[in-house]
Amino acid sequence: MRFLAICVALMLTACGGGPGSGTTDNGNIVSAQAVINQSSGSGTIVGAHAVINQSSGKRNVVSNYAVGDLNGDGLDDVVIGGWSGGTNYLTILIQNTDGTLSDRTIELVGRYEYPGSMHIFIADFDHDGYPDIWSPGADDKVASISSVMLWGSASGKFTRQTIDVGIASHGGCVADLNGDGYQDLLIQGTYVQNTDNWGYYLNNKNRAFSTLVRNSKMGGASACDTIRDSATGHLAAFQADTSQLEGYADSISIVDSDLKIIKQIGITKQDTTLAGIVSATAIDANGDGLLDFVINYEAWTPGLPGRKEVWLNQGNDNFSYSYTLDTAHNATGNVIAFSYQGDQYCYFDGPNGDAMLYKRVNGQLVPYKRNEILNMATLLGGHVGVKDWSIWGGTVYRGNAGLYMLQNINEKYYTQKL
Ligand SMILES: [Ca+2]
Ligand SMILES: [Ca+2]
Ligand SMILES: [Ca+2]
Ligand SMILES: [Ca+2]
Repeated sequence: MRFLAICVALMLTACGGGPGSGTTDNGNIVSAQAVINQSSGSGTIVGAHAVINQSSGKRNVVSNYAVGDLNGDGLDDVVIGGWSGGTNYLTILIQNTDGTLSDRTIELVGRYEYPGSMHIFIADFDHDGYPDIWSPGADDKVASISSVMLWGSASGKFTRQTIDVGIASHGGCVADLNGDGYQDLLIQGTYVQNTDNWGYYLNNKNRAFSTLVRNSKMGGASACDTIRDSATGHLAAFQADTSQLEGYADSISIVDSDLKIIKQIGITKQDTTLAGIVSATAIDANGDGLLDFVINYEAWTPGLPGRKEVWLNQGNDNFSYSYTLDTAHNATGNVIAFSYQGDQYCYFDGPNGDAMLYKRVNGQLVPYKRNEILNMATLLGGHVGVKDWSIWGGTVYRGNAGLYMLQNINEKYYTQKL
């Protein structure tokens, strides 16, 4: 949230230039057409390409991304959400066979506007075979930021269900908590309407969820993800950035199949000047077959980088700090982990050229194709290392010919093969 405040302030003062202006400070035209190269001959477009049919002015101040195959064609699609403190926008980008993305928001969900969220999740919550989209609202009804479920369908169109339960879910994550095969919803604990709220909603199937199960040891958080131990069936839930709650500390909670707490492992700061942990995701960081957590701290001081760490899973319900990935680059709450052709990757989004993609090589996560990411941004008029927010971040997705980048440069979305 501190990062958000910084962004809002800087957006007002330093993020000029109309949406899609396509002009750099020195007047060079860098429109998408100018940097699109010829076809590679395999039908794959090389060079950068503007997202097809994208609407202008729909960028959120805090942006978040979910990557997954919405239409079952085997190609990743991208959902963009976020929060801007006023009107917020949800954008659905469907991948084409050449790796480009088309904005099909109006066709599939009817409108861009939605209540806003800090995270977006894609999963088939009702097991009808069609992926659904969940955006946990920051403050259901309290601040008019409701949670929203978009139910998928055979036609590809989504049905919107607003969930107003008066519970903060600023943070959140998705996991099958009770092992029934249906994804449940964890929400962040925070102080709302004179009550500490934390816990989870169990998936009751048929598009229904339980009332909130209040649980101070098992809930979502701004940084939240879970790992199921295949041997014991125990679940490890990483929960962080809940420091506003009295008696609550960043931790990994281990629970049994009845969601009874077995133990909590405290997350100790390696650097006490760091602020909260804003993102966490599960990935097998060292290749031993056990999923681990990678996490990202933001810094207290605006403009300073945060810190990315690896917390390894030793098995037997034990996790501990292992090593620091990075102390040089800022990152947002967006981190995704994915596998592609047997290799493991994780991507930490960040503005101003601070986004970092890692690939697991010989049991270590190492920076991957950073120059390619920065070169794309620079060619499109972004200023690497300059805090003018010309590079707003993006994500990475998988297509027919490999991995692709999505980046928001000067308030317009572009894609390019990585
Ligand atoms: Ca797809
Ligand atoms: Ca579904
Ligand atoms: Ca479940
Ligand atoms: Ca591991």
